Amino acid sequence: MKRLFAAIAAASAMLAGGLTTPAQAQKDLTVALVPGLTTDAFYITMHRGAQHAADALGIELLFQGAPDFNPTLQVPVLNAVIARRPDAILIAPTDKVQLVEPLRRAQDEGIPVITVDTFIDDGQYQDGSGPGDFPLSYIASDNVLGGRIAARALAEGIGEQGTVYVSNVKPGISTTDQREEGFKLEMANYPGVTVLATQFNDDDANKAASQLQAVLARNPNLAGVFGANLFSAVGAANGVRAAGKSGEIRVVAFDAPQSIVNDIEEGLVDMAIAQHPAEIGYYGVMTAYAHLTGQSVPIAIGTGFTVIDADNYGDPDIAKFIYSE
Ligand code: T6T
Repeated sequence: MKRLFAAIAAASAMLAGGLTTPAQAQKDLTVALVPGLTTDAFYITMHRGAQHAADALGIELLFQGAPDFNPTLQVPVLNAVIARRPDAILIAPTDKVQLVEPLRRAQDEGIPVITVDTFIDDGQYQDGSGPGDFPLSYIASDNVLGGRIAARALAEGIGEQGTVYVSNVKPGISTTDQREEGFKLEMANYPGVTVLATQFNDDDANKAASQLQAVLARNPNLAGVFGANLFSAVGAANGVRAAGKSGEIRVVAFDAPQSIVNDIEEGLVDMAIAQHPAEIGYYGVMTAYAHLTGQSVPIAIGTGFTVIDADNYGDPDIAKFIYSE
């Protein structure tokens, strides 16, 4: 009888408070997403995926970032986010080393950290070694593999003979460092291909375009270029167009904004390696939620690629991976 009374009392209390679903019950959870920069179709698409997950869970998502991919600008944004005391932080750190201490402050204040897209330190978290071991999880593409895919495509595009180079952002960024590493490892299988010194453009497409022209002036037989991220690829392709070498100097692009897909249609770019940023954002939020509600989470989640080229860009199953603007 006592138990029956208790059950009736619990049911009445629930009715008095209104019936709640588990998602509504978590409404007070807030997850912050700090992108590498805000005005990049890659992170805009990641935000969209993160928002879908937050809506599905009924939790709040903050999106706050800097206008450029630069640790000096990202650290103050991170500090402002920490001051808002979210329940968890998802971040694409803009430097493997320079973001370690700023992120440790979040961790020390009891805010769990998950890195998305890029990593800090060696990217091997929770293994008891290294100063940046504390993030709970790393959710990203396999960037070494992406670099290898690019090298294979470029080598084949130039008939396995000729001179190429990598247009890259700057050293110290985990993703783009790994893409270059994978590219060079794979190109070692093509003895007929010479890889020139990498050109670093600071994530500035205009600089990448001028560098293409300068490399071409020094190497009139330039056969191809790998643009290791969105702005590097857009700039390299623009440089090839401006030099009047469309289709002659082959371009392989990492990332898939609409403009690169237009370049594929035009015959200026051979292919784009599309990452799945919406998936990265979605699983980032889901992972944070799992942790905040007492579940253990994987230390790493790998998301895939979709290769877009002239044969498939019109297929809706492929075109859905073109980034949102
Ligand atoms: O390639 C992406 C991202 O993966 C990288 O870490 C930085 O550049 C992009 O955001 C594209 O601009």
